Amino acid sequence: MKLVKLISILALTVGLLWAEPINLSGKKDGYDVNLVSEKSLVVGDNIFYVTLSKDGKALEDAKVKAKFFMPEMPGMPYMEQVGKAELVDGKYKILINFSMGGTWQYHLMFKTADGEVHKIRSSVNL
Ligand SMILES: [Cu+2]
Repeated sequence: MKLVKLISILALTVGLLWAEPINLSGKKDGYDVNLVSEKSLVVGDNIFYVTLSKDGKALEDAKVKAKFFMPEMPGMPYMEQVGKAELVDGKYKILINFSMGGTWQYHLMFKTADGEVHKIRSSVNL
């Protein structure tokens, strides 16, 4: 029992040390959405890049923003960070500052030229 515990602690530690950058892909309303982080996530500044495409064609005229938030917890208020993207070399670049480790939920929103707002909900850990 102790050994199992030790192994899982080791596995967790290695997992944290070797945390990979985020790379998430999905589809929303016919758009292909990819979210990557420049590096593995840290407390402090993090840079995310979002790419959007439809039917294999890159979409570079959307308005993109992301909201990362953590619900209120005992002894801790609700926390939120909103980042507005700027288009850099075909990618939407977003700066997010995480004030603490843990699980951050996010809403990734993009407004397309037709005025529609599309929203993806997920979460990241750091
Ligand atoms: Cu928290």
